[in-house]
Amino acid sequence: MIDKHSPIPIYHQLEEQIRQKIENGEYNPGDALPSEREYAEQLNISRMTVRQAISNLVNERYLIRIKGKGTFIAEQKLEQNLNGLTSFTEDMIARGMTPSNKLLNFEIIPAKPSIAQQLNIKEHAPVYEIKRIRLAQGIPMALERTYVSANLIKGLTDDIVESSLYKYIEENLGLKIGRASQIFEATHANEEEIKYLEIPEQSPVLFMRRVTKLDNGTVFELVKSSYRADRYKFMLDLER
Ligand code: 16G
Repeated sequence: MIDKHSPIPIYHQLEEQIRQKIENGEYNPGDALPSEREYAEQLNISRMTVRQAISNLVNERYLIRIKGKGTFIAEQKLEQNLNGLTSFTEDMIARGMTPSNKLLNFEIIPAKPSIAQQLNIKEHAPVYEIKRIRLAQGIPMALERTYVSANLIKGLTDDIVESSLYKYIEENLGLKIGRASQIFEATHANEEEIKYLEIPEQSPVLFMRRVTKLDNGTVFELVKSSYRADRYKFMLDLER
């Protein structure tokens, strides 16, 4: 359905139609896109015009071109809104997805100097070290290492960290989570991330470090998360 009399350029109309098919699930990630020739014949437009529309969608990462194979629908990334202090569980539920965790490690260890400093506790004070793969719809999204002060957040169990840490802190311990500071860096996945996130070698990951405080200002967690860069993007509202 191309309107040749519209002031909107034809390539733009086609681009919009393909985008809509991706967004409403008619085209699925991994599917091959119909060929330039098919679009051109079906819509009675030139192949140049089709090429232009496809190129734009490749540039916007809706489509990916694989040499010698063709053009495919790209995996659509989850957009995480950074305008609030939320948990992974809350983020996934908010977008209608089912979160789950695979617990790789859960133990109490004496705080190493760097951890003690960031958690603002004494060296060798007990901390929970939690390593989890965080999944959405069963797909690994992030590998997360969390250090929680054990004198402050008491009674953690496997079951709790296999569901939601923040929920336990707020609903069971009755503490209020206040604020966090978070840094972002782009890096290449290390061996562990390649293995647990099921991504190819050299894949980019978004590395984040969050230090979170209760509303009384006490630091309770230090979190290092590596998110899959092919699955995640971030959104922030900026005001001037
Ligand atoms: C998010 C937070 C992490 C927090 C976790 C709690 C980032 C980078 N990290 O993954 O700091 O510990 O949520 O999640 O956003 P939970 O309540 O689902 O266990």
